[in-house]
Amino acid sequence: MDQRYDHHTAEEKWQKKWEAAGAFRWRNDLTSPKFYVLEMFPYTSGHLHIGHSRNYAMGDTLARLRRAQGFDVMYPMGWDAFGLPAENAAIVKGQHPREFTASARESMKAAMNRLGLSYDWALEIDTSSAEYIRAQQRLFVNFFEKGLIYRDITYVNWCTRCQTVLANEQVINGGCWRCGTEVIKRHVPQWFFDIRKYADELLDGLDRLTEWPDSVKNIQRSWIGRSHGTEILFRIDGEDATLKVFTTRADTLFGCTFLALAPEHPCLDTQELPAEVREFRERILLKSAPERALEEKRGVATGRHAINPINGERVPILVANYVLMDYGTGAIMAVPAHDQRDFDFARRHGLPIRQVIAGGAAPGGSLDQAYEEAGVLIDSGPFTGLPNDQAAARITEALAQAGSGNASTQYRLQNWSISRQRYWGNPIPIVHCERCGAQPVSEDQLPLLLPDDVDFQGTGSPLARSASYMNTTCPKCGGPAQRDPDTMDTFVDSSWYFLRFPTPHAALPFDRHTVDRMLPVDAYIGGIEHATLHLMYSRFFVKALRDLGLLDFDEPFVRLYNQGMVNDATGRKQSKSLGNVVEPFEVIEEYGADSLRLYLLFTTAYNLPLNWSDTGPKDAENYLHRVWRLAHRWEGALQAHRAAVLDAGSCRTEAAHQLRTVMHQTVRKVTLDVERFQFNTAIAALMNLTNVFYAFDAAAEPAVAAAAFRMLVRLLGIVAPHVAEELWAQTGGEGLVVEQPWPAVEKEALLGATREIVVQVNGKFLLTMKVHPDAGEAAAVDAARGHASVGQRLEGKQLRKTIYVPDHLVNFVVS
Ligand code: ANZ
Ligand code: ZN
Repeated sequence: MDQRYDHHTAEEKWQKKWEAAGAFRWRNDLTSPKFYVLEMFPYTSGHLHIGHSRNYAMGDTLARLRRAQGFDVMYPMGWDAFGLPAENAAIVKGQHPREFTASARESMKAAMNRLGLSYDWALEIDTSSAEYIRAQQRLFVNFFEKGLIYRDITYVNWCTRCQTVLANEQVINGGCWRCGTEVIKRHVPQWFFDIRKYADELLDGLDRLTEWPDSVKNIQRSWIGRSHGTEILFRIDGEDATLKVFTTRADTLFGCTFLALAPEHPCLDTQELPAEVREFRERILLKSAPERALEEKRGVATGRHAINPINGERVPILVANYVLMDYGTGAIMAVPAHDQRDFDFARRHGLPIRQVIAGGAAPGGSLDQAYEEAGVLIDSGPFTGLPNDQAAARITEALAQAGSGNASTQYRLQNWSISRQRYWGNPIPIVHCERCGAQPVSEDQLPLLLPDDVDFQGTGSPLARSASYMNTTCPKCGGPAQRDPDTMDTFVDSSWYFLRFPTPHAALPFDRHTVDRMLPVDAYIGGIEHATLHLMYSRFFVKALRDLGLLDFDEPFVRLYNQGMVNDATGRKQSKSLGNVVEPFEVIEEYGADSLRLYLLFTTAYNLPLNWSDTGPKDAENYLHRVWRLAHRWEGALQAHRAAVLDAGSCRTEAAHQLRTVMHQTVRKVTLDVERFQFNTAIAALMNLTNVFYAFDAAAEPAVAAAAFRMLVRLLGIVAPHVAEELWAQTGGEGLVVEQPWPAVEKEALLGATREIVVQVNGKFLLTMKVHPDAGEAAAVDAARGHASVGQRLEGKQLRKTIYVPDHLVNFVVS
């Protein structure tokens, strides 16, 4: 065999052989248990960074293990191909987004192949392909027909730089999630997915996702933000109208001294507003929710009043910057004595503060801050004297009886606005007809593809500037009509792509039968940054599709793994501006793909950040060379004993038995560790095994050495697949490593050639001793008696009984 392993010649060679052998094909073999491994598919940026490499090395290792174990593995890859960067490249460089995306896809695919990832490329999908566009438009129409999609003209988050609408979840600290530009509010017609219909199920379902990280589940819980309280109707004084507020503290209703409305509240749209109110409102409307939160609490009186339904009291109605339109009803009953925000506001505006829960101040004294704790009601009519938790329920009941309130549950989760004023996305398959309203494009007209005659410059929807695209006829009445000028949020594309892989070219979005077999995904790997958007939307899609009768499970991902980031050596995030970006290509060129993979998996636990070390890949390479040198040293044994097996019968010496024991302990450890994503400890076990091999005298037991070494190569094959193939081939192995079954753990070998058993006299511990497992009772008892200290205690005594527990103990009972 070669003196040294040369990754330059080996890697491409094996990649081709795997490909030719169809080694990674999903077999769709109904007789084997299925296993679906998936990494969050990448956006087609054109660049595969080191963080991707880490993520994919994990999925690949698990997929290789599962295949070797005999599972029917599906391990696909695809492209999240629509999105703004491609469009921006088009604007800046004049390159069509389609071309940008195609070349980005090909270079990323090449990079994945260089890593030796075992994807089944026959399942590849591209969300910008005509097939995918059609499939998704069909789903859109399905959702539309079932009333899960609706159109509404509302205030939306608008990024002034991207010129597009953003979902609430896409506004991060008041800025656009993609470009960071400040987000403002605008009045625009939008399509919405009614995700709130599923709020309860999305929340309660989290409890059953036992294999998800708690961090992700908690983030989802607070996004959904379920809150139980009461809706209360206040009549507007002198008008034939009411105002509805949401409160979690109905017990404080007697302490309400004013109502406050969100600046967006529709009640302010219908009235002639005093100039002061109009100006205030317009100023606040421009601000994002987080910005408003940072401002001092301010407001103005509308001049109107409302009647408190519990006691008929007349209270002023104000507009305030701290009331949000997209939570509850967009209106609150303010209780300054018991809510700190209301307290601050009342102080500033000279509004009354009326205490109705006892506590926080001396009797008759006034509060210097809101009293938000529990207590007994005071000054609350017939409810006075009740503890406040009981009072909340009683007051809600009383309101319900009078028809002016009811118990209510509210959610922070907003319905998902999906209209985007962008070109490079999936066109919304809707036609607007003056006579018939919004009509879905008929199925035989799908896919509705993007036109090519668009002008990327300018603002608003590029599609709206294409006359050929916009002008059409109504699918219902045949009259002239206009297409919807928007495309779908790209998060729609990623909300169901995992359903597409089993049947990537089907005319229907997916084949129900196959999807029901292969889903849910058994291991889903990706970044924690997708905790809300992508994972929430995907869960919603699966539940909605289940209710449409299109599939038969409740959750898309059984196990979720959030890999840690790859930072620079000092723990900083890698970025172009810092000049600390590690290029996977360069590392592969120098040390080989296997060294890179091994390094990424070995250095730390999968979910912790990995601080890059320039010497790390070299150390990994050193280990692989160490295995190679061992093969070299054992070459004679390996060539001479090609069919040797490592069973108890073939081990003649104690050393051989011990080697066999360590071997099986390692098989067990690597198996269990990889199954639970502990790649680092699995690799440590392989390294330890290699050390044990070095200490073994192969000349004394060449058949044992050869058989054991081949087992090591099979284990190594899931983390360093190219080196493993080369070792296998050069030492006389038949076929490919990827075709070998995973070594089985022989339980009896695990225990070791000898084991410790305890010796007792009358149940009292005396010593431990080593015996062979197959020594049997007589030999163990004899050996125990042979110890001097045992002999002394038995001398002159009557032996009543000898208790023997195989592998554990010998106990002499004497009197
Ligand atoms: C009266 C009251 C008295 C309140 C009191 C609190 C304490 P959670 O728990 O988050 O659901 N609220 C309701 N809608 C609001 C909106 N759109 N913008 C801002 N604040 C809003 O919070 C519910 C409480 O937050 C509600 O109960 C309401 O204030 C306020 F001693 O009503 B409370
Ligand atoms: Zn029509």
